[in-house]
Amino acid sequence: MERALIILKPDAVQRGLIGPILSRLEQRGLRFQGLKLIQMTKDMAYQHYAEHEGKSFFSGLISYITSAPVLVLVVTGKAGTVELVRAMVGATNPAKAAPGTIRGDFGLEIGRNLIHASDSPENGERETEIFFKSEELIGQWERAIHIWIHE
Ligand code: IDP
Repeated sequence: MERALIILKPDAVQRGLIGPILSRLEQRGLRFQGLKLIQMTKDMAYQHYAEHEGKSFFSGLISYITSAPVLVLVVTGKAGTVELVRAMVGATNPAKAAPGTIRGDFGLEIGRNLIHASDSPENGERETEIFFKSEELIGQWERAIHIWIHE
């Protein structure tokens, strides 16, 4: 099993896009393990984006991600789930993201790209631990439609 940590960034929340974006994930058949609205702290943001420290956009990124509430959620599924979610999210720059992807359908600019999704199963685990306590995650449950989505 793999886990992806997804963040609906401040622009997605402010624009009222929580519903449409979560619908896409649900309709694809993904299973949610945990979900909550939070005000991201600077500490969480630094941990989450540690790999970008020192880059030109880093301070703007930290200001943006901590500027208003975000929705954090964990989705889980079989091997390949992280890659599948990234494909649904689309290229980092929405101007270059393919139509049909979340960024390609809802965004225009790289600094307002609506959504984060883990880029590897290892980062899925690392990022989940930043935002969720283990008791906040529902480990074992099956959607009623499971057998109509999976063989
Ligand atoms: P990703 O979100 O598609 O994985 P990363 O390269 O990991 O992309 O960058 C993390 C986030 O940093 C992006 O989603 C975006 O919000 C922001 N970012 C990346 N590059 C730029 C840039 O050149 N200008 C402004 N923000 C950027």
